[in-house]
Amino acid sequence: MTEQKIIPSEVKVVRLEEEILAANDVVAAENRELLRQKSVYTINLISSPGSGKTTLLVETLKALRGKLRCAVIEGDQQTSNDADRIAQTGVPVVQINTIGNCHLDAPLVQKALAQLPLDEIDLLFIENVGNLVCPAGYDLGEQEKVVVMSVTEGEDKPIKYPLAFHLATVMVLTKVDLLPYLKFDKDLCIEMAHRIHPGLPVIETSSYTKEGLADWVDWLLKKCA
Ligand SMILES: Nc1nc2c(ncn2[C@@H]2O[C@H](COP(=O)(O)OP(=O)(O)O)[C@@H](O)[C@H]2O)c(=O)[nH]1
Ligand SMILES: [Mg+2]
Repeated sequence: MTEQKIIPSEVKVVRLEEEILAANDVVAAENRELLRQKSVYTINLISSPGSGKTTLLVETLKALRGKLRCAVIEGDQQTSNDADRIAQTGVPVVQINTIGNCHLDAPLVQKALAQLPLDEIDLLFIENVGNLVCPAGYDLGEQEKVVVMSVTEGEDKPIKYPLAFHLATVMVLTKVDLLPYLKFDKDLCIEMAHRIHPGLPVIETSSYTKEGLADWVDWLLKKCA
């Protein structure tokens, strides 16, 4: 029988990660309680860079005008580009720049929440840093994780990056207007998502043609009801 060696430095790495996640969870619970007290429904959008989150958000905010009072927290490593795009809709927005980090965490969101008029908000969107891996591991105190994936990313992303698809309560498939020009097997992609998360609802959208936006907005309205 071969003896398994434990390398002390590896043990430390695992313990440190566990401690960081445990500390994050404490603050995430505080965020969740604050948002519950203020009756703010919160959605954490997770996707690769460029899948169309900000464009979808801009169209969503326009569609929800007069129906729900919305706000947005934008997470990016650098720039306020996305917050500037959201601000043009007139909705309150806070930009977080994570600099070296590949995901938002609960303490960063807690600071952003302190800058928002929570008493005047029904629905808060958090656009996470573009990345299908790290953001999935960090609870921010949201009610729902939504995974956004575009038709240009290849069918197999759900099985390559399963955690985001496992934790999400809905998958928004974006840029379906491009389907006629791509060799993208939509049914195979959805089947792969269902391998990871059986029954995961999939909403097909295009922010350009507005296809499917009504279904997405209905899903949000039902969640907030
Ligand atoms: N064809 C097409 N392009 C889109 C759609 N939504 C967004 N895009 C484009 O995709 C690029 C990235 O969009 P963005 O919203 O910044 O993605 P994010 O990084 O996920 O926030 C931009 O050039 C958008 O114009 C869509 O529905 N159809
Ligand atoms: Mg964006």
